[in-house]
Amino acid sequence: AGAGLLGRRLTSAVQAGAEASRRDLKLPAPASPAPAVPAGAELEVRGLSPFVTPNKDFYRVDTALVVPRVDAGEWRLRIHGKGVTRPVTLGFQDLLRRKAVERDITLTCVSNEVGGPYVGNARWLGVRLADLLREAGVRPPSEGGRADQLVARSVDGMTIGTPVEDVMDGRDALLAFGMNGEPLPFEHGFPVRMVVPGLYGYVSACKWIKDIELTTFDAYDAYWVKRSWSRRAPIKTQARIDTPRPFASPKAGTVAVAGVAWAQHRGITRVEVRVDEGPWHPARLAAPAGRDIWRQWVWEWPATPGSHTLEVRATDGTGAVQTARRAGTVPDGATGRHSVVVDVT
Ligand SMILES: Nc1nc2c(c(=O)[nH]1)N[C@H]1C(S)=C(S)[C@@H](COP(=O)(O)O)O[C@H]1N2
Ligand SMILES: [Mo]
Repeated sequence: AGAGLLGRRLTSAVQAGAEASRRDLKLPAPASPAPAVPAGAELEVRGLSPFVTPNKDFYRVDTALVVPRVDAGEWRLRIHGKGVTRPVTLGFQDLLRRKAVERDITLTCVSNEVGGPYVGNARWLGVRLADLLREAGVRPPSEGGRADQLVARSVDGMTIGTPVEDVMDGRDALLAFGMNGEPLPFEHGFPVRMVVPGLYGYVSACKWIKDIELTTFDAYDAYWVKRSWSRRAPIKTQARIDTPRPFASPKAGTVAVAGVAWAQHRGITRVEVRVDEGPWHPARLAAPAGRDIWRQWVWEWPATPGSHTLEVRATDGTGAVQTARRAGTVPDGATGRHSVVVDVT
């Protein structure tokens, strides 16, 4: 009983330390601020997801039964493995001394069903992971590097495998410590997590990160890969109808059909809506904020009384139209079009 009590006291002392370290953290000003969000990137439509997802509403997907509480002062990150000529161990202050980079990036979970809620857009603050890797001597496979997989490990034992090429190809792959102007919430990975535009979270977004090992896809399968998910998983093009809600009963007349579309790192160039399998109508797109960021859209529907099915599809920056073929989330993300049935009165 004594040992149990001591254990609990130690646990709560560690938690208090972690909470104090988060409370006392003053985020650095970004040396590279997020590009200005253009006027018109946010549409004024009731029921539409906001352009920036507030931290309290941001989806959470992880295997942690108890959210890890790590003291930033005790935090260490080790970078080691194949092709690392100068192994690195960093503390939190070392990160804060580096050039801070701020970017808006939309995160998506591979387990998101078509039309589902596991997607959100936040303003992240952190440092460039590619720079740290370069300093450690790592070269991407395209430059003759021997490691094609970066395995991130968290304090709670999660392993997440990311293509080294993607992290080093110039995209804004971050070791992030800030989210929407505050230190990362504990639920979202305090003190430090990875964020890589264009890849589903399970192959890129390690929360509570503590270790990065350079290896190969041949040599090692990460946690979800061992459980039948794909080794590589770029985010698929999707559009979601936020309003009207399923089985809503709007009044006949003009009804705003609106939602968000995403195809991170390719961007969204077109969204179309159709009613009852009729002709496709181009939706009005919000101003483009960047290819790693979702895009709002709206279509003014001249709604007539009766039951109707609304359906949406997006086109990405390569010109590829979102596939109609329905697939489940396993092994590399759901496909198919989101549709909503409404009863116009
Ligand atoms: N340590 C850890 N990191 C993790 C996970 C996890 O289970 N444990 N889940 C991943 C998955 S599947 C996703 S989609 C994102 C979700 O990040 P969020 O909870 O901040 O939205 O975190 C990723 N990072
Ligand atoms: Mo996920």
